[in-house]
Amino acid sequence: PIKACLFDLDGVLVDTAKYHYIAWKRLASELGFDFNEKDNERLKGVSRMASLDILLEIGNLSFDDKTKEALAEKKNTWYVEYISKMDASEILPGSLHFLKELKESGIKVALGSASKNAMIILNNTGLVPYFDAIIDGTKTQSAKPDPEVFLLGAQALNAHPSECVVFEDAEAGIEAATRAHMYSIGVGSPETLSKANFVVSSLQEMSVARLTELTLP
Ligand code: B16
Ligand code: MG
Repeated sequence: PIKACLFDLDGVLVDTAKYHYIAWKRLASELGFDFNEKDNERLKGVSRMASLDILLEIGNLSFDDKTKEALAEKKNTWYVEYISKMDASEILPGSLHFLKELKESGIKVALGSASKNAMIILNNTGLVPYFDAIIDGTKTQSAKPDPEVFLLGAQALNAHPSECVVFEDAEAGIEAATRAHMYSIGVGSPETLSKANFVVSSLQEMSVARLTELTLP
């Protein structure tokens, strides 16, 4: 039986991907090149520094580590400005309903996000009370597709990986779940998330009954 659900944040519970996108686009524009929405797909679920490396590759630029730190810091300052204005209206459809249902049914809930800004987002949207454990980018050593973030979540909830279900919108996140030996549910398009055990287009399609049905042995 399922004992715990682990949720990615950006792209699953809230749509912060658009703020990451605007901030990276602004940086690209300062550096003199264009960055489009298709390029942005490659940055989803990836850590901040790895995202910068992809951006610079697109712009055909290279810098020393110190300059790269400064560029990442600049992007982050803009991003934090944007997410500081977020509120509960930016929670993605179906999220609250499903989180409430999980709580009522006694299934534990953890956050498993790569973001170092997760607490700002959870506080501003009022999502904090729905979590029994919060694992974010400030608590991990290795970024997705490494399974660390989800293994730490399971540990915090006292659940075995076989009793955990992961919700993810990024390919790197699905791979992390698979490597953690957890059941994965992709949130988004079946093409990008073909490696997930199951795919929904949004959490509106989820319920505890559905969860039980999907994970029956
Ligand atoms: P930050 P998630 C990820 O969050 C985002 O999807 C990814 O685009 C971002 O680069 C990463 O967090 C790091 O975020 O710069 O705020 O530390 O999807 O794992 O919740
Ligand atoms: Mg995500």
